[in-house]
Amino acid sequence: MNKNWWKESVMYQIYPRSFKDSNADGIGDIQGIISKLDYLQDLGVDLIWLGPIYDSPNDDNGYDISDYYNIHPEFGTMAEFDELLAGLHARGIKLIMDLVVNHTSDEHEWFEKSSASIDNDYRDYYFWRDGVNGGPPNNWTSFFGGSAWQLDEKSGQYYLHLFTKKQPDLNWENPKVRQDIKNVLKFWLDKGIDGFRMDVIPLISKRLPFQDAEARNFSELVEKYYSNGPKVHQYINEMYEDVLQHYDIMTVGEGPGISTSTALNYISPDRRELNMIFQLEHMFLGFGEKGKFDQQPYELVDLLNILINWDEAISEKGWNNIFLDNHDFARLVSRWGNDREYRYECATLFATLLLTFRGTPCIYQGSEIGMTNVKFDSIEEYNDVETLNFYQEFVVDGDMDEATFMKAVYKEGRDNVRTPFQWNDSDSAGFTDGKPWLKLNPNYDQINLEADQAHSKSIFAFYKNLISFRKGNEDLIYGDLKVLQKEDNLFIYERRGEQDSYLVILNMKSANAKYKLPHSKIELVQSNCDGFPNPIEVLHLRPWEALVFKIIE
Ligand code: TEU
Ligand code: CA
Repeated sequence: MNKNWWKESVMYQIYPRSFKDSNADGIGDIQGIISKLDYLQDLGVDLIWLGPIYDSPNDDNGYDISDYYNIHPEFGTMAEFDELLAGLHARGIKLIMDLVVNHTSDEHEWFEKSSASIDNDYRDYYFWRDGVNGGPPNNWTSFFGGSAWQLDEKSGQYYLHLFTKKQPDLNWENPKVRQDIKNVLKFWLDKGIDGFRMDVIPLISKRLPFQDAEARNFSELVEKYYSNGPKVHQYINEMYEDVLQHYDIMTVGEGPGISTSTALNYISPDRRELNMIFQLEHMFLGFGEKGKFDQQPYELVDLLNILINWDEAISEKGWNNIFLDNHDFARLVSRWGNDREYRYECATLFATLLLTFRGTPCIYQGSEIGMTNVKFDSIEEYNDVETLNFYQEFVVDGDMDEATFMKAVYKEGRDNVRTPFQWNDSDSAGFTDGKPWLKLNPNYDQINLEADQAHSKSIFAFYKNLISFRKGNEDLIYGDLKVLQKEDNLFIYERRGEQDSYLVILNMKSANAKYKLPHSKIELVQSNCDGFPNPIEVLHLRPWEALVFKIIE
């Protein structure tokens, strides 16, 4: 096993709009992040993934970039970005940026030129096609509802957009596009950033000539038609050979449609492509035929099976990333746990899983204080384009009843994780002195960092403690993983290092459980419940109890 800094790091994702506002316009910004650098250092994370901060009309909150070389004025200036980077590095924290190059904004100069006429130098920067029988070129649907093709009245042709119609897909077949992207990479790497999180990177190579898809459900559509296209590895490898290999950096590709059988093609070191992927198989759990607002039941053991399968498939030759939430899915404590009676226990149990499983852990902002999902009263209060588009498609134009749709939004809508960070219980939770761009979760009077910091037993204290326990602990980071049990929502595994080995016991349900210890001598090193009785043969576990033991014999 090769050792690398990015395998030993604890990653933390910042969603810039919602982290901290410094100038009372209600929008989180770079100065806001700078004001919280000591907080990040105190928490102990050492690698930040910063969501997109580039110029953008914000149709998809920055995932629609109109200028890769400029900071969006609402976030600040390039000088402030440089200050942020220096401030992080001074604290020993690295920074990776979001790279969104499957598509641009329709307000990017390239698209404006491309759409100006049928015949111009930029026309084939994007995919323009004639319609078929008075409709779009094929039956592909977008991730955010409706056809993936938009008719341009002026030229009479359609352009491809796998996301919103304001996110036209770039044509990577065109070598000029690839060169332009490589220039973007160089620009940011020369500034000294430590790598990229590459948005929907397996989608960059399209299956031409755009034949109709025949898929039973949305996940299959993504895997078989949109993702893993014929030239995807050529394109990623080209970025690696021409740019990435010349820097000491880390890359993690967001991987919709990548499965355990295709993952190593992206991340095995001999491929010279990416270091890690954010696999989304567990995040897509519950997606029905029509995606996330068509919710289907699933069990917690499905999550465990996916994590275990990925570990088995990847960890000998590559390296996994472990995350349980991000800016696109529900709050982890609400999605996988019980955020009412057992919020503390669940948040700390999942922290234990994140930080002791094999792979680089990624913590999403707010998880370290146990922030939960939110329920806004009406659809008008929602901001997320995915939620709003599907509301239109399923409820307004379709036959889904509103209550069913809202139930899915409360469960899985992206605004659950985008409400502002809850710093304290003052007005606007200490996030802003103005009006927040998205309503706060009203529970900020109870759930906030200051409240956590006032107690030694808090979710924040637990994270901090476990992060520092993991730091530099090579046996825990690199040790083998052996699963002893996953049945009955009792998840038990060992991490076997060269010197020390650990036993992790997670009782993942709101009920007691019993477990017969396989070792005669163990020492408790981490626990989320008070008063653990001295090691005894049969453990009596409380609801959502999480224990980490060092194995002595
Ligand atoms: O997400 C890609 C992706 O797979 C998501 O669209 C996911 O299917 C959906 O959010 C589930 O609700 C990335 C970014 O993380 C996301 O924020 C962007 O909207 C999207 O790409 C387009 O850039
Ligand atoms: Ca601001």
